Amino acid sequence: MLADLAQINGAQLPRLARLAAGHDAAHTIPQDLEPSPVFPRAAVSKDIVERGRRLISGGKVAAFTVAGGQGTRLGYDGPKGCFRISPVRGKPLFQLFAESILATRRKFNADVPWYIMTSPANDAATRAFFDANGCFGLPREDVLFFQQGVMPAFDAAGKILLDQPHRVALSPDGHGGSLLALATTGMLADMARRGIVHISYFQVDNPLVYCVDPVFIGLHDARGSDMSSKTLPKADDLERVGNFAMTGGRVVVIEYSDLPEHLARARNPDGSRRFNAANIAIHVLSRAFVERLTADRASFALPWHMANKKVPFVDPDTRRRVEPEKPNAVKLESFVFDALPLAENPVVMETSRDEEFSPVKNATGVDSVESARRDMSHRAARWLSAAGFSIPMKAAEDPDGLFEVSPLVALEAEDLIARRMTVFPIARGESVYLE
Ligand code: UD2
Repeated sequence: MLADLAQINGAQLPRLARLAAGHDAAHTIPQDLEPSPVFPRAAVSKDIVERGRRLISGGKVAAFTVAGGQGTRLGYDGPKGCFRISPVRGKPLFQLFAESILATRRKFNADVPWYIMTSPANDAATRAFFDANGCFGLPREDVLFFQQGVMPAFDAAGKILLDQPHRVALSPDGHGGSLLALATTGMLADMARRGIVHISYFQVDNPLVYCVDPVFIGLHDARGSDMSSKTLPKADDLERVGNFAMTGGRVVVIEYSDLPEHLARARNPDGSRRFNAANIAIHVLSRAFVERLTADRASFALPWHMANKKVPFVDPDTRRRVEPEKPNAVKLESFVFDALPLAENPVVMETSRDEEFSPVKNATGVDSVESARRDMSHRAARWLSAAGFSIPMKAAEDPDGLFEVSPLVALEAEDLIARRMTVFPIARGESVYLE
């Protein structure tokens, strides 16, 4: 019980309890909400890309994955990063990222440390997975794990729930907790020691992510930005992604669940969607920015978002553990994108969905295992086609077969083209893996 309590920030507790009990307003949608300007990837100049490359080859960029989530929607019992996703080889998400980082190290002849945030529920399993797989070829000392913070669950009156008579009901405090956790676990100091300037942040659920993208890093750095984000046009009005917007001259993300439907459906005079910039949870943060935010550890906190959840608890009267049938608890989480309004010169760079975003959230349907495998295969087919291969097609944009290009071969289509490979014939329905 004492160990559990020691993990809770006592100074903030009274405010959190009031929030949970609904006495403080958590969030209101600003009245002056405007769409956020976006910078197209294709408009990034060669000089800026070169700048990004120099930063990577100078060893100034770290990769950072938030992998503390519980993956409940996927119905997979284990750390989500261990889930086998690639279309031909069935590589796990973590392996794809590891190979992508390894390929970046080789391409730029540089160290690229990789920080991975876990949570108490999946930390041991995540480390064991990397150990069992020899860190997928990365130097052991350059893969650094640390645990995120936790937050107690509250009942409707703002009282902390107990999971066992001697245990507090604790859950991860959201990916916004990553900033403080980087500081408290010594990872920021580790970055400083290694001379890291920028942190390339991505979630564990997107197999198409470009882990360390010179274009994005160059733009972030050239603009003197504290925190930059990637975006792309929303697939539909109600897509379950955050929305980039502006309020009071600051960039913000309004989560899909918080954006009123009339705003989600609003149109510009030309008929285009007014709030069209999706948050795909890919950011670059300057180390100095995270240091500044977390300098006063006791008082730093991003805004708290509330969710009503079912949390098993010990009834204080009967002392029995109850498995509730409907939501009985308030969980509080913070989101990393709430650091954006605190950032100077943020850039929101627009990229392409086909190339960089296909999250694995659900087992089937939208944003699922199926759709992510399909999108990985389609992207590989496009890259192979760009490199001169003749790809059999079922229909336009629907290749006949399964395709996979190892990140160790190419991080983008240009890498594959540059290899000047001898093309070989590909039969209909074939599975092609390029290693
Ligand atoms: C997130 C974004 C949404 C959109 C979408 C794109 C939030 C709240 N919403 O939606 O705006 O960008 O992604 O895919 O982020 N995680 C932790 N610790 C935690 C909670 C989450 O590490 O305590 C990690 C988790 O492992 C995963 C990521 O954060 O990598 C996203 O978490 P999520 O699945 O809860 O976010 P989602 O899908 O609601």
